[in-house]
Amino acid sequence: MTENYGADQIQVLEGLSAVRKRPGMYIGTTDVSGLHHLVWEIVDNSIDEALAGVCKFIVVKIHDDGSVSVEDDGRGIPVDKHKKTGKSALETVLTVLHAGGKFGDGGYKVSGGLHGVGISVVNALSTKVIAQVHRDGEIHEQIYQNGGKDIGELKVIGKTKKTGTIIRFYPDESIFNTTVFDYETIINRLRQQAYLTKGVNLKIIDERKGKEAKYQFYFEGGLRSYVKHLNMNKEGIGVIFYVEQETEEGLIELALQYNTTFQETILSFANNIYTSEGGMHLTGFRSALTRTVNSYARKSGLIKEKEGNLTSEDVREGLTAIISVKLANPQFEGQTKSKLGNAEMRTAVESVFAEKFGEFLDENPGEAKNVINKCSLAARARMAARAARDTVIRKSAFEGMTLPGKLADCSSKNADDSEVYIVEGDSAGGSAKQGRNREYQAILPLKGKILNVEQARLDRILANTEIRALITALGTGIGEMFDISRLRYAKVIIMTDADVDGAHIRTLLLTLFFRYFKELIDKGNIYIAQPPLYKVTKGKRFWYAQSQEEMDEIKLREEIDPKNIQRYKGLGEMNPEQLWETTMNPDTRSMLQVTIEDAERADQIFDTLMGSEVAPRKKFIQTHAKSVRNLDI
Ligand code: 0RA
Repeated sequence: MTENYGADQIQVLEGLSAVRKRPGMYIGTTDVSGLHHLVWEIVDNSIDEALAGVCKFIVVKIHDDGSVSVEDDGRGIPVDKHKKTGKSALETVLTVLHAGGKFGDGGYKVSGGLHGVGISVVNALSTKVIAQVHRDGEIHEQIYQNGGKDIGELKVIGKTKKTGTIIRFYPDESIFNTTVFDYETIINRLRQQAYLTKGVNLKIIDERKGKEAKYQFYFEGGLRSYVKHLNMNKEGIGVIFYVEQETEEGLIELALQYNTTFQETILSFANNIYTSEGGMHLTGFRSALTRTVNSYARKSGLIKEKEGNLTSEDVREGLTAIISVKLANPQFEGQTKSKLGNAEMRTAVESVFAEKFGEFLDENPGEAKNVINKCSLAARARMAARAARDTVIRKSAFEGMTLPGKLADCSSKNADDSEVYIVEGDSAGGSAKQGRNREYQAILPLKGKILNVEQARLDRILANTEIRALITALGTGIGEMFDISRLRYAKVIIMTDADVDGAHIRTLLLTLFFRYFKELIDKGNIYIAQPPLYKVTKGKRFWYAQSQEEMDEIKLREEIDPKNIQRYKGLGEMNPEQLWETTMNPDTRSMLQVTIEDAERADQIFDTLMGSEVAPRKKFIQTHAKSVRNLDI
C-alpha cells in the first residue's frame, strides 16, 4: 500500500509515531477525556467551515462498531495533488502534524488552543480512518490504517451533488484506557459549540445497540440563547443585552443578563475555545462593566454624590455573561494554555462593550434601575458583611489554627501523603476513626446537613460551625485569604452513606468546594469515597459489591441465595475493619476524583440542586435519581 519512501514521507511517519509515543502531549490524557479530544479535533475543523460561512450542518455519529464519524457540508477537503509534494491537501491534513488546513485565507481558525493539534493526531491514534470528500461532483475516499502508517489510494467511489467531508475513525484500544464514547459528554460539547456558532445545525446520533439516541442543536440567537440557557433556573432581571461587532482586532460577541442570585457566571471564549483562565478579553469586559455601571448610576442619580463607587465585585453579583472573541492570531498562555494573551483584545472589548452597554442602559431606564439597585444592595451587603467577615476570617480560628475538637488528626505533618475523610455523622465517624491508619489518615465527622452555600453570602457561611470546622481542618482559609499552599491534606475525601441523605450531603459539600475552594477541585485534591453497597456471603467466603450490577454478577456466578445478600444502608453498619478493607485501604479502595470537565454544567447542576427554585430541582432529582450517585461534575 505504501509507496516508496521520500524524505518527507519519513518525516510524516516520525511525526505520527511521536504522537503515538507521547499522546498526552497532544491530547492531554489517554483516558476518556483524551478519547473525546479526538472528536473535538474533527468537529473544530468542521466548525471552522461554519465560521467561514460555507457549512450549515454537522453530524456526529457514534457507530455500533466502536467508531465515530463527523460529517459536514463544508467545501470538502481539497483532493487534487499538489504539484511539488505529490500529495493532496486531504493527505496532508491527515498525516502532517499541525497542518490544519486553511493556509492564510484570512478566516479565523478555531484550532489554536493546547489541543488544537489537527486531524493528523486523530489518525495517529486510530487503527483506521476513513476519509470521504464530496467535492467537484465526485465522492473521494481514502483509508488510513495502523496510526496512519498504511495509506490507501485516493479513490473516486461515486458521484455526488453535495460538498462536504466525512471523517470516520476507530480509536486505538492499545493507546486509550477506554474507547467507549460518552453521549452526554459529546452532547454538552456540541451544545456549547452551537451557542458559539449561531446558525449552525449540530446533530448527534448514537447508533450503539441498546443506547440509541439522537439530539440536535440550532441556536439562531447565539450567545443570547446561551445566557438564556444558563439563567434557565434563575429569575432574570430585565432583557438580555447582546452585542456583536467586527473590529480591526477581530470579532467581538457578548451577551449578559443579571439574575436574582448572588452567583456570578462569566464564561469567556477565544476562537470557540473555552478560556478557563480568562485573559485580556475578560479583563477588558470587567473593567468596562464597572466603569459603565458606575457612570450610569452617577449620571442618573441612582447613587448619591457622597456614596462611594460600586466595586467590580458588586457589579458582578448575580451576573451571567458570555464573552466570545474571534481573532486571527490568538495567543494562549497560562498554566493550562487557556488564558488569552492578546493585549489588543482588552482595549477592543473594553471600548465596544462600554459604548454599547452604556447605550443599552440609557435606552432601558427601568431595567437599568433594577440592575443598579441590585448592585447597590450588593455593595451595602458587602460593607455590612465586611466587619463580620474580617473578624471571622482573620482573627478567629483560621489565623490561630486551633484545630476543631472533633477532628481526629493524623500524626504525619506532611500534607503530600496525608488525607482527610469528611464523614457523615458521629457513628460512621467512630468506625472510621477506629478503622483508619492514623499515621496519615485524619477523620472529620460532620453533624447532619451542612449549610447550603448556594443560598447564602460568605458572612453567613462563615458563621456555620460545621463549615468553620472544615475550613480550619483544611488549613487553607477562605475568600480573599484562601491560600492553597497551606492545605493540610493532599487528599480531601468525602465519605457519605449511599442513600438519598448521603447524596444530598455530598452535593452540599461539592457545592461548597465548587463555589469557595475551586482550586482544590482544579488541582485534583477532592475525592469521593466508594463504600460498597452490598455484602454477599457464601459459607465462610464473602464479596463486596459497589453496584447492583456487580452484585447481580456475583450472585449468578456463585449461585448465591438472596438471603445471603446484605445491603448496607449506611457506613455505620460496617465495623471498623470492614470500612478499612472496603473503603479506606489505599491498596484496595477505589475512589472517584472530582474533576470539572465542564464548569458550566457543574454550575447548572448546583444551581438546579441548590438554588431557590424548587420545580427544576424536583425535576432534576426525578430524572437523575439513579445517576446522582456518580454525579460527575
Ligand atoms: C483545507 C482547505 C480547505 C478546507 C479544509 C481543509 C477542510 C478541512 C476539514 C476537516 C473537516 N471538515 C473539513 N472541511 C474542510 C479549504 C477548501 C477550499 O478553499 O475549497
